[in-house]
Amino acid sequence: MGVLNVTPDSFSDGGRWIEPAAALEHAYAMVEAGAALIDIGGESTRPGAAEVSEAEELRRVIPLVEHLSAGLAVPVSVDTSKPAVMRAAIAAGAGLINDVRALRACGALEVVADSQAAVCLMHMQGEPRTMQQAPAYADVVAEVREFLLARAAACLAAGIGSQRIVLDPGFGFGKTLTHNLSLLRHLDALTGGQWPVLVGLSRKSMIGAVLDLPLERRVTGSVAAALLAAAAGARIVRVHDVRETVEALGILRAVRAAP
Ligand code: YH5
Repeated sequence: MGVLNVTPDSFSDGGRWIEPAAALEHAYAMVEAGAALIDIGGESTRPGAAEVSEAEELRRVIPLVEHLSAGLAVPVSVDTSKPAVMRAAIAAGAGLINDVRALRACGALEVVADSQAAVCLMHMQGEPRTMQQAPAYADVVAEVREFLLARAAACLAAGIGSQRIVLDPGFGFGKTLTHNLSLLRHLDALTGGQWPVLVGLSRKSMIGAVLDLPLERRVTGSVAAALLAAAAGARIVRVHDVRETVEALGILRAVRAAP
């Protein structure tokens, strides 16, 4: 899954794709580099980021979803928590709703249930503005797993078919470095169940903290982390550096195909 940020204050792209033509070009380049999904995000979930209005998110995201879902050979995912944005994105052709709030907003479950779209349910402790102030768990692996299984059960109860549900531990969302490393070390606790797992580790602070590297030097660490997650059973990796990650995954695929 290639990341296409259309937020002026995005973490790691610094709003480079806010210009629609540049965003389209970047999406096509990621598919050319091997992306099987493109994730479009118009709401910054960076720690401390300002909230984006519904009108602004619709304005940023929907025209791109229309173009890309018609023009790309791969499905388009939309990173949003707002039911109105979900509904418009699905109408514009999105195949996956990627929600860092796991469809907890009022009306969100119903919008996805009334469609054929798939959903990624992510774990987050707290809210983006404050989530990194004092993340705390008794058992991070068990708590994240239990939250995600409960949200999957809520989706099933709302009529979302089991083939449409993906889970994500939400690296960096209300988690310390140690929490993030424990989740990656024990990812099998999540990948060993019935649900496919998506992970987003690309360029995140945990990579920077382990290696003591700024954003622009986190590619190798991000690729290593994506490969570890895939080796532990993650089915989708959300990344900025598509070509590099696809090459690393090619090695995993070849090793797994060996007798
Ligand atoms: C995710 O994990 N993450 S947005 C901080 C960075 C760099 C990148 C400080 N949306 C996820 O990518 N959706 C985001 O450097 C996501 N899973 C899913 N499903 C945060 C991000 C980033 C944060």
